Amino acid sequence: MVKLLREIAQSVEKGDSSSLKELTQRALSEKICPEEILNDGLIRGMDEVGIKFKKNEIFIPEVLISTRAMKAGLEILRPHFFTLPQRLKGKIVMGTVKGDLHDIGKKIVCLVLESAGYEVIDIGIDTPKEKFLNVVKKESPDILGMSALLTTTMIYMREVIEILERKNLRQRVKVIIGGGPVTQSFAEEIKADGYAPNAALALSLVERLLKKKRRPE
Ligand code: B1M
Repeated sequence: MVKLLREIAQSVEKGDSSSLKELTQRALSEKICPEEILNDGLIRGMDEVGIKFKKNEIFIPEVLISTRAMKAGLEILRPHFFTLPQRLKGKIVMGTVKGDLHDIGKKIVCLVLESAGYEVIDIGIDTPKEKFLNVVKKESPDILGMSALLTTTMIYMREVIEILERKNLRQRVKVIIGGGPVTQSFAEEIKADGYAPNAALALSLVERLLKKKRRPE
């Protein structure tokens, strides 16, 4: 079992979509739980890609090929995350901020939230503040989530919060943030309602915030 997960991680590293799909299917048929396949297979592989990228051992084209493989694996896992059929727990809008094209982590957060019974609207990558504003107006979500993977783009989260304040929409929605360079202290500095370092903790954060919203103390 551990060997299979290691092979999944290696397929992400190699960017070998077809073997990754096959191994992911095999892991599911061997009854390895989807969370384990995600965390100890796919994400572990992507972590290795990140390390090699940082050391200049691989470059953008290789990273993109691994990204494509990772997404193929995620699509196979997706149906297995949907354990709760209802969409009653709340509405969440999620986007990667302007200037930032990273979306794997955000997609994983969306997947985990959806599988826990939330309606999730993924508004994509490179999202300008006006788009965040309009979607909050149109959809009235309970939670607005922003993701950023670059130190140069995370600062844009402040601008989104500021425009919501200026347009008197800030009280309507809880804002949560995450992504590699983002921290709890940054969340406090820009007056976000919360920060989560990974998808599992993003789910706990959402549950906590919505409980508070429904039953004010
Ligand atoms: Co880029 N990249 N990249 N990249 N890339 C990083 C982020 C980097 C850390 C690599 C490095 O140098 N070690 C570095 C950023 C340095 C920094 O600013 N601190 C970097 C850089 C520099 C760049 C470019 C500038 C490179 C260049 O052009 N010279 C460029 C920028 C493009 C742009 O965005 N404008 C660039 C481009 C790319 C690709 C397009 C090739 C590709 C992205 C493809 C895609 O996403 N569709 C890419 C990738 C894949 C990476 C790495 C290798 C992997 C990111 C990833 O998917 N991780 C990354 C290295 C790394 O992170 N170690 C790197 C796996 C994913 C599961 O983790 O995204 O962290 P993560 O998500 C986690 C948590 O962060 C959290 O939960 C997720 C699941 O557990 N989370 C949230 C995320 N969002 C959340 C939101 C929440 C809550 C939790 O609430 C709302």
